[in-house]
Amino acid sequence: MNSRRSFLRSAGLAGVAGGVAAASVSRVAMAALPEPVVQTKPDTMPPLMPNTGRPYNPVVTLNGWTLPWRMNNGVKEFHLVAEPVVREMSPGFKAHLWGYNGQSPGPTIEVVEGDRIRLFVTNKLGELTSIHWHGQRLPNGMDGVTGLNQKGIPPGKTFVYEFVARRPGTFMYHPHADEMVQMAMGMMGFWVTHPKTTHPLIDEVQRDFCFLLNAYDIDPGAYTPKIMTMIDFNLWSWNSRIYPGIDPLVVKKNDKVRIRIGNLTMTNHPIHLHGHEFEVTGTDGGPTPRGSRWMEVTTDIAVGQMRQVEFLADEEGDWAFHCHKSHHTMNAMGHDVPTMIGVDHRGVAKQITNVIPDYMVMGERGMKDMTEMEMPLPDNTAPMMTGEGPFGAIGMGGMFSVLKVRKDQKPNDYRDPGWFKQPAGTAAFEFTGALPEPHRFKSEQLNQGPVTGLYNPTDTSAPARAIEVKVRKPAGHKHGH
Ligand SMILES: [Cu+2]
Repeated sequence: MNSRRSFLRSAGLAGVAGGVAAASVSRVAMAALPEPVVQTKPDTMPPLMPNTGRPYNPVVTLNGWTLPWRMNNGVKEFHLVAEPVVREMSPGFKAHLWGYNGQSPGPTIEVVEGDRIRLFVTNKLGELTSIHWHGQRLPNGMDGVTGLNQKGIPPGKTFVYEFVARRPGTFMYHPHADEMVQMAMGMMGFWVTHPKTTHPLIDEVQRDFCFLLNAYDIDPGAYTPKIMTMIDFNLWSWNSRIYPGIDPLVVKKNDKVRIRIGNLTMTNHPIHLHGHEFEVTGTDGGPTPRGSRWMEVTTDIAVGQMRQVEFLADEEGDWAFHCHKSHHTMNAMGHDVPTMIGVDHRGVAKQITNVIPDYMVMGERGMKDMTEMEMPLPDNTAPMMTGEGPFGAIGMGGMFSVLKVRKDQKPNDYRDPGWFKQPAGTAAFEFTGALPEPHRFKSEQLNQGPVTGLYNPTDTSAPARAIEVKVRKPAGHKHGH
């Protein structure tokens, strides 16, 4: 039996050993198993360079890590422990989730095409679990569906899965026992099978990122997700992190970059990159034929799907990278609020504050104000949308991050270089000349009353505009935040 020290060394973990601690599982109970490696820090860990088995170019898991393995007579052995975890979803906001080896999502598993793999799965939950290796070719008895392919793993027991990684690509793993509860609680992980030799459809890249799309419904002030929620999630996350808790994707200018994304939420996510065009080079089924690829800037990822996109990072700067459903770039809201844009309720607000001193009118000019307001929030609540950029509040939460392209970034250096310094004369600026009257179509003016230059809903000195229809959302309507 390897000691923890030699196990870590053989797995090539020397560089990041400071962040890794052995779990408090009895050595006797685990005598024949690889000792489980646990990671509780939410930082993006450096790539785990392989120094046993076939060589490959490792991935970087956003706010996550890769699970070290033990070589045992040519078999790569991993040990996953299903257990309750505390995940910091963003600074100041912790969630009580279920995951693997100290974290939700579990560690990324990286293997090479043709590897024989043995995965020990220990259940430290209070109910049955199992793991389905989503997308893999494997013997039927290894597919992990409780009741169909195997008995559920009882609490306290360890099961062994063993198969050969037959095709290279991007995969996921998750329970197939009480899925609704266990996945809503955060049990899932990423899996990458690298090609064993040069592959005609898999390009070499300098940076290879991966993360899972996931979602939670946690009431403001609470710690545990509501597992019955099907649509109205209020936290849209990447690897169980929400912006500004999601690390930037840091690359060197002219790096070829691959980003692998898997969706284990209950809805689709159109993932959008600024400043560059990418190609979808792989799906759940493996690398896509070159003739089927085209350039785009947004790719929709449906439930249960994986996508890999690739691009040349040849534009320096800080580029937004996010889900394009605008509700998915916001965090939990403490209240249901009607749309107030254009409603002037200054008089009403004054009357209400006489009775309720903390009363605040939400969103009469849009909701961006709320990014700068110090709202009284219950303890352990993520701000709805925030993130401080070089020009003020970014006003984003949820599924949002920044691709940072720098010409002086060192190869293999993933540290945040800070904000981009825009060259002089290349930024949007204020126009200070005279504003001309807007030209409008005659028909447009019919129902709008006099138009006085720029529309300003808070300027009550402007003549009232005749309003044709007043639309209010029905009282029962709820947003996903
Ligand atoms: Cu989304």
